[in-house]
Amino acid sequence: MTASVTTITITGAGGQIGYALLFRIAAGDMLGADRPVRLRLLEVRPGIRSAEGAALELQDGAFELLHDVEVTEDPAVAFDGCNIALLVGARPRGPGMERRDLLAANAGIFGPQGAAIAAHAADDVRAVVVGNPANTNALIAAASAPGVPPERFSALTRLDHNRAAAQLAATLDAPVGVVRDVAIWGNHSATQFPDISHATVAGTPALRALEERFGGADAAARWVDDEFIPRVAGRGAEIIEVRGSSSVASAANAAITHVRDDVLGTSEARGWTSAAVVSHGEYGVPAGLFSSFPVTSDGSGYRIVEGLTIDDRARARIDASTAELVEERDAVHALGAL
Ligand code: NAX
Repeated sequence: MTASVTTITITGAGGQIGYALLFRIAAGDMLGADRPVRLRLLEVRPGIRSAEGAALELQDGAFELLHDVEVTEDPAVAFDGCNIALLVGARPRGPGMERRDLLAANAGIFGPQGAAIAAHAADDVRAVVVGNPANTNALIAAASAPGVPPERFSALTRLDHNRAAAQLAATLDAPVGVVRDVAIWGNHSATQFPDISHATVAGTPALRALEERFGGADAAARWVDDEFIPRVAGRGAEIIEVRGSSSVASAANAAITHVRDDVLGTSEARGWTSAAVVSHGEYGVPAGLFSSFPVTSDGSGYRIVEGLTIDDRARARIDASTAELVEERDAVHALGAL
């Protein structure tokens, strides 16, 4: 029997992250080697030739799982029958652009895309927002998609999660595969809180391993506050500084694994992951905000890991990032986009 074809819509497909995503999806890295895919590439006029070029290269890749590719500027066509949407295309901050202008420009993209998803996508659609400001763009898209439960939308903080796991592993001289239960809380921005208080490394609590590594609890806490958290939260800027361009392949990898874990499920052996999902009031985050939390999935969508102990230091960091999300929501609300 032939497996049914999954329709995947990628916005901003002519951009850098799009180019790093398309060939891996066609090769089966996202949904597995038994799931044929149809790719719908949405672009705006300046990016359309680049997306068309990528489509030619996809053809030349002769990917056996690739059913067909369509390039379009029309969201109604792009989201028609869509099962999985990767919302990558966004308006970057231009010189002299205020945050309010950035939010407004992106509301003008993610509002109509949310509406097109509601009108044209398949009943089981799930959408992940990659384009920044990712959390608030997800909020806008979900609010603009009547009839689609907000739980079907998420925003990408998996790259931050992976960065946190990798920094911890490198510091403890451990392979990253033995790191479990790192968490990213809050906004995908400099205020995010990368949290290792529940993490283990090869079965040992990460904080205990760090105390041994740095010779005491105070030194370990200093490393967490002064090196680990700023390094993870500032890693995007570090990549730009060293590479001369923003994160691309690592972002695409994070988006692929975010979708894979969402639709195929996380595993007990690997522990939880992180994603920005809609809050129902968990951990004091106001309901309706899209905030990053530790999450698991049984294949039917991400669920927030509940019941974790949050100490005062963690509380303050989560509250600070939540306050930024509230500000962004209020600014978008004032623009009439919510
Ligand atoms: P590029 O500028 O290379 O590509 C963006 C593409 O989106 C362009 O081809 C543009 O024509 C297209 N586009 C713009 N408006 C569109 C619309 N309304 N419909 C369809 N396409 C549209 O950026 P790239 O490096 O690919 O990054 C894309 C986004 O990812 C940016 O917003 C970036 O800030 C964000 N990132 C998010 C990350 C995350 O972890 N959430 C990490 C990486 C990255 O910084």
